[in-house]
Amino acid sequence: MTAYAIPPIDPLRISFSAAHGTMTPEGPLLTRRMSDVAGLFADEDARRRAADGDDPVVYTVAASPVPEAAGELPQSLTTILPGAVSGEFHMTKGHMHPDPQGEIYLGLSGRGGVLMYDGTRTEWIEMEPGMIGYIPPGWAHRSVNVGDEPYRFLAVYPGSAGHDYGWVVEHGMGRRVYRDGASYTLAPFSAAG
Ligand code: S6P
Ligand code: ZN
Repeated sequence: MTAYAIPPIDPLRISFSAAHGTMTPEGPLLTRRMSDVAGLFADEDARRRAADGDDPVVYTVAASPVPEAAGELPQSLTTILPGAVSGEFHMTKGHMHPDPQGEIYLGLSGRGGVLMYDGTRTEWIEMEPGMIGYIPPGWAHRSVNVGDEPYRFLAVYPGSAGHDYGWVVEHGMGRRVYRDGASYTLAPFSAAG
């Protein structure tokens, strides 16, 4: 081993299923249900009713065994189930990388997008299978399923980037994404209430 190698991670061959959202070998699996995302949607009463009802899964994140550690490049598969709360499409919580480092997303299935916000400007990138979305350092990012099927993407990011969810709670994301007929529209951000 040279001075460049950082134990204990060995080279890995990871098979992933774009159809099922699984990684082999697998790391941690995170499931976010409606009851886990208080304050995420503009219509908090409607979210609470859904959480008190059948509490549907909003999204899952299946990680590979690569740890979130300096020098590593962890990967994960996010699957956002189709659906909306009072017309606002299912989405991830969204976060900022407190150690400002970039990230790439690769679209695998379904129709979605990445909403990015730097505190002033908002950017929206449409995602579909085969599309790479690049998130530069300093941009908070949230993924949204704007279709009728599960939207799935692969994320690859620096292991020391970290996840600051409080920044998004404090600053918002600039826009909200609503169903608009068979398509979607980006509306000005409003606090949950
Ligand atoms: C990690 C990367 C994704 C998200 C995942 C869930 O840097 O951006 O793996 O963690 O899409 O989103 P969130 O905002 O709940 O972490
Ligand atoms: Zn990220």
